[in-house]
Amino acid sequence: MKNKFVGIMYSATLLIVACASSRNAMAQKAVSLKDVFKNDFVIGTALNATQIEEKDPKAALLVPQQFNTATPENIMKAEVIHPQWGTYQFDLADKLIAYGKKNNIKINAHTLIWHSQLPQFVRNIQSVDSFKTFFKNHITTVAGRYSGKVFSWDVVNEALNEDGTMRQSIFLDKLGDNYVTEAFRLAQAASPNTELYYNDYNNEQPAKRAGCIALIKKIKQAGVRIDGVGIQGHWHAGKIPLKEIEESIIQYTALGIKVMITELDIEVLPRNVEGADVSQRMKEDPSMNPYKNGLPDSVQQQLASDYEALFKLFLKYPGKVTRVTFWGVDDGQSWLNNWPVKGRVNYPLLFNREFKPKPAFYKVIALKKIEQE
Ligand code: 9MR
Repeated sequence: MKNKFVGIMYSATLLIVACASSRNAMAQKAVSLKDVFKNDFVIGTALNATQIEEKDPKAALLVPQQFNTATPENIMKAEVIHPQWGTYQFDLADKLIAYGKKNNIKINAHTLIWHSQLPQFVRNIQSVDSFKTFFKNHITTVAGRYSGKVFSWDVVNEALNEDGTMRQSIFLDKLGDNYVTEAFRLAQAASPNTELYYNDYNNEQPAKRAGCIALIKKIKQAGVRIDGVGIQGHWHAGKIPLKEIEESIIQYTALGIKVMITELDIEVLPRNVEGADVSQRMKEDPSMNPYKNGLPDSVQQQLASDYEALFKLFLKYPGKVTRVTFWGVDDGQSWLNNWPVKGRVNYPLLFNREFKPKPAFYKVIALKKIEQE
């Protein structure tokens, strides 16, 4: 009943909004995630190049209305921003900074050091000395350029295996297992007033969480600053690990750092690959794309109740969970339409392909309504 009420109210507000002439009036009147949770945590989205360049009018309207923080989905990764030795492409990242400024959206930059989406020249570096030079130049140049312009950096992304040991990567291979600490040290020097985070998937699971805690302690023991940990949050409908997420919020914040949900989406399609390791893939097969003509109501309701349960949990930890970022604005944008199977029709977010709020949106909003009554 309450959800229905919120739904009717939302539609009514959208109607008022559609009639309003100024953009300001719009921002004030629409029911928005960022306003509803303003006393709890900031609400973010991943932005792709089209959205940053405001080439999609629906996204250009919805993003500033709903979100007060954003993470570039791809354009600040090494492959894009540092394509060749000594050559940097800052155009899109500069546009993102301008977009954030114009729309009052804080930028979480993503990501300085990640084994994936590396430019080819990095993979070709043979000597340890040259690799060290690349590592230092990359962090110093990129973090330095956006010092004072971004709110935070995902300094290192996905450095751990599922069992909590260090992932075998080119960074581990060339620099040894202190490279994570060194990345934070360099980022701190290049961008002293920016918050610095470690980001991973499945790091709410006990073994990986233990490895993550050990890594954070190691950074701190070296006298290097780390401000927070990102739990990416690529979860599956009907299988949200609520208990482990709660335990992780408790254990991570006990280290004196912030916890953020940084890449939230909920998979509704069949899959036998866990987590978000982009190198893993599955074969294309029609049975793997069951909802190409629409999402059945039962799955829509499951998704809504999963999102409700998650936000209920986040709301239990005010001041500890400081940000919730969705990995995309609308279902059409999601990387899950192409991973681990290409060309599927997926439904993992709160806004559908027409940028309209889904039942999950109303459930999440209604949590605050109930709290206020
Ligand atoms: O969403 C991103 C997708 O567009 C890229 O093709 C992919 C390439 O590696 O990276 C995706 O984003 C990843 C993020 O940067 C780190 N965590 C896992 C995300 C999903 O793969």
